[in-house]
Amino acid sequence: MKFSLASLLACGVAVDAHTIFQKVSINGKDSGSLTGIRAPTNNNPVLDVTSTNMICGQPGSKSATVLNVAAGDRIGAWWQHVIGGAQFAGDQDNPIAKSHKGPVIAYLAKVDNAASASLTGLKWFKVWQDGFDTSSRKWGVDAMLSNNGWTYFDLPKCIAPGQYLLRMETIALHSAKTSGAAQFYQACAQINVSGSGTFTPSSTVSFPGAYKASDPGILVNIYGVKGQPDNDGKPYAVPGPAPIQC
Ligand SMILES: [Cu+2]
Repeated sequence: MKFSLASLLACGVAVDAHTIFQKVSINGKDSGSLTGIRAPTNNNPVLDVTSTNMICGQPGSKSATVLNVAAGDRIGAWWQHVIGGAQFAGDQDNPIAKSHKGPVIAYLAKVDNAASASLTGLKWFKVWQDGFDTSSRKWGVDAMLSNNGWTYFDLPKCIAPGQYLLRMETIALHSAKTSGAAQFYQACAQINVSGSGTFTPSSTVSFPGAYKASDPGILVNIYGVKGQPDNDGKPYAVPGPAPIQC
């Protein structure tokens, strides 16, 4: 009973308590709002894992900019409740509603021109994920919340030079015990990687296709016996392949 009430309050009522990836920082330098980003213009989640919106979110903003990064750089991805930041002063659901526990994930796909590349048929590999830590009982979303919407990861040093789409994804699992109710938030950054890396992925995944609605990290009850959103202290299986190892 506690559980169903919690899920109702979590998102069924506040339909817009969501998030959008909308800005990149590179080694701490802010690239500017929507610069080099393909982001949805509204913050509604994707619910259908077979939808083409699983690639970079619902079609929205475009940018002619390709962001220059070096392999090994510290990448920041900024998530906010709506484009631009908080929806209103004192917005408690910025950068995302606190109920929206889940992982934050980064994928890359090699492209010829990141500003103009079509999203279909791309071959993605995972470069980073922040899932659930059983000792601290913190989710990737918790790190985002405590950093004012920023999630940080190091672009692996082995990434080969060239242009890529960087697919950032947050999955909100507060209602995910019901099939089709996990909420996917994604947008893509257009990047040009420099360096001397030589990595080519031995296996890749497609979007849609990489996830099934029944995956254990997608159809999952994250609540413990007291209704606490800590996966009952158990390990959480982040959807998709393992991140690459350099
Ligand atoms: Cu939501």
